[in-house]
Amino acid sequence: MSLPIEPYLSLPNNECAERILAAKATLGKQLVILGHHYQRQEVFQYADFTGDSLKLSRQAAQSEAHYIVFCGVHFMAEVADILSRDEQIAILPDVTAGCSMADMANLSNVTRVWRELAELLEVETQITPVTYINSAANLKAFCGEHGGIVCTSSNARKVLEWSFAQRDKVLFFPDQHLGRNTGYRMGIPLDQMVLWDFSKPMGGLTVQQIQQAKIILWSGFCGVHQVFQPQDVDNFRKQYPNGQVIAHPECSFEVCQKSDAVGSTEFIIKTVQDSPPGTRWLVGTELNLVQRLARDMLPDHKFVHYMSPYECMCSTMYRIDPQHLCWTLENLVAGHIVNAIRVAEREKVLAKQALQAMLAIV
Ligand code: CIZ
Ligand code: SF4
Repeated sequence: MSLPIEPYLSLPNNECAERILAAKATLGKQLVILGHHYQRQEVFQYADFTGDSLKLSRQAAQSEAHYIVFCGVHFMAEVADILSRDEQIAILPDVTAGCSMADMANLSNVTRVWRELAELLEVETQITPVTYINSAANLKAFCGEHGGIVCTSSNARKVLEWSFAQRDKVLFFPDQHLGRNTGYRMGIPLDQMVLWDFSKPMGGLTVQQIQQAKIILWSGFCGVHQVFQPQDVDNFRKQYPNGQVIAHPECSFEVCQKSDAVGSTEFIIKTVQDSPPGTRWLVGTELNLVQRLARDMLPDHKFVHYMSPYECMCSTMYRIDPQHLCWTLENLVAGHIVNAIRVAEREKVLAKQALQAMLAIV
């Protein structure tokens, strides 16, 4: 029987630290811990590899370890399961660590939209379905089944270019902002990127709007990135006229338009790291990443500010705490696998096709 979680919940962090390090030492090469940039420091510190979901999913695919403990959210552990070898086991220390944006699209409503579009268009030859990696495995499988692909915020532009080389139009889900911001930077006018409102028949769009659209956007969003407002950028620029602004493409169109640079977490970190000493940055992405970057950059005299006066972190990612990590690892030491994330076989094959299409172009 696996060790129950309850006694772990009241363990102080310092005791967890000792026990996590001891369990890591016992498990040795059998274990790899992956830590996403949005993870809080108390957990991030134990990661063998850190990065965005793209980098970590590659890491999972290459890893020799038997157990891949993913300190991130559910869709990331699913990707690790899909890309890793059959005998490897992907584990999420708290299975309730989801992604609220990923949950905004599901297979039944995506299938419904595809069916509605099929009344008007030859969907299989005219539309490439593109899912952001922040989505459930069955949506990646949907893309695999229909000639589509997965993207991350690091490669969205290349993925869209590939998609338009296959077919005329893209159905992009779940994040409208990543779709719109990327499409606009590729030169697609706003009126050719339509937002599908699934409370209305045909998404509330006219036949002409759909026919003219290059990208049909799902109406999902990340609440963590919606706290940033255009006036936050204006206020910073007033106070620091020489400062620079960098935002994640999950931010609103207006915030991205006002920013000097827009890109994924890996891009944000690299851009700030590569800037000269004395540079001051306003950063629009998740709080844990920004706080860590601010701390790491301070010795180089680079100053990093969080974009909003309201602190907002990814609350689902936050569920992975040292206590759950300690419980997961001590179970492995005791020979019990807890919280394995296993994608069903048929979904796995199709989702892998869509992920490999992405990995082949970036
Ligand atoms: O792809 C990821 O890891 C996420 C969620 C954000 C980013 O831009 O890296
Ligand atoms: Fe999902 Fe937003 Fe959290 Fe990223 S920051 S994992 S998009 S809820």
